[in-house]
Amino acid sequence: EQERAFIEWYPRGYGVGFKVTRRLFETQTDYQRLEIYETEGFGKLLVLDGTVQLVEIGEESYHEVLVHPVLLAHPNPKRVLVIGGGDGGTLREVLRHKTVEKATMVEIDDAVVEASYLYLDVAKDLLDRLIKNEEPRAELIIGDGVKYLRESEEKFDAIIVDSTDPVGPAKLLFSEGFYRDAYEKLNDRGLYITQAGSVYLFTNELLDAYRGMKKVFDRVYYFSFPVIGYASPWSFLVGVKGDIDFTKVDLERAKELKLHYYDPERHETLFQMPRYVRKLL
Ligand code: AG3
Repeated sequence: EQERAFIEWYPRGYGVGFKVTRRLFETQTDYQRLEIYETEGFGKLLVLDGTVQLVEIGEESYHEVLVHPVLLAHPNPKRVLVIGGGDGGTLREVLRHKTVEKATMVEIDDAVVEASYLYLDVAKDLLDRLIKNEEPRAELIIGDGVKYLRESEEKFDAIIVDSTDPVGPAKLLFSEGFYRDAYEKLNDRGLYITQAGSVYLFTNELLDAYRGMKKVFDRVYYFSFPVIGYASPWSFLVGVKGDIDFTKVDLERAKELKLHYYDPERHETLFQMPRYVRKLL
C-alpha cells in the first residue's frame, strides 16, 4: 500500500515531510496557494505555495522563539506590531506579555486568517475575537505590511515579522527600504525580529538579510533554533535600536510565561553561528 505524504522540497533535494491522512482544504487565494492537511502524528499542517508554515504539534517551537526573546529583552514592551502571522500563533504569544497594551497584526491575505480560524487549533478563539474586532488588546488589519509600516503614524517597541520565505508576496519584507521604515517606526528603544530561513539551505538569503539589516540597525544579532516542520536549524535576525542588550533577557518576567520550547535561562546558547556561515559574512 502506498503511503501518502506531503514533502516540502528545499534546494539540492533536501526534503521535510509528513505522512498525511487527508487534505482538508485547498484554494488559490489572491496571493498564494493555500493547503491544509491532516497529518498522521503532528496534527494539521498549513502549507502556502508548497512551503510548510506550521504543524499544530510543534508550532510553539517557532512562535515562542520569534516572540519571547525580543519581548523579554525589552524592559517594558507596550506597543507591538506583527507583520504576517495570519494563523495567529505569533500574536497569541505576544499577548502573554502583560506589559503589552496593544498589538496590531497586519496580514496581507485574509484567506490565511479565515482558513486558520476554520481548520487549525492554533489560536481559534483569538482569531474569532480579532475577526469580530472584540479583542481588547489587539487588532487585525488585512493589508500590505510594507505599506502599513511606511504610512504608520504610530511607533512601536517591537516589530515582529512572521512571513513566508523572501520570494513572492514576502520579498519586500527583506529589503533595505523596509528595514529603514521599521527602524524609523521603532521607539528610541526598540527591537525588530524576522524569521530568516534555514541556516544550511537558505544561507545566501540569510546573509543578504543580515547585511541589509546591518546597514540600518544599531546592532544586529543572529540566532537559530530547531523548528519542527522546517529545515532546521531555522534562523532569526534581530535588529536593535537604542539602548537594549539583546543578549540579556528578563528572567523574572520569563517565569510567568508558560513555555514549551524556548528556555530563557539558556538564552546565550542560541547565538552560535556555524563556522562556515560566519566566514562568509
Ligand atoms: N512562518 C513561516 C516561516 C517560513 C517557512 N518557510 C518554509 N517552510 N520554507 C509563518 C507561519 C507561522 N506563523
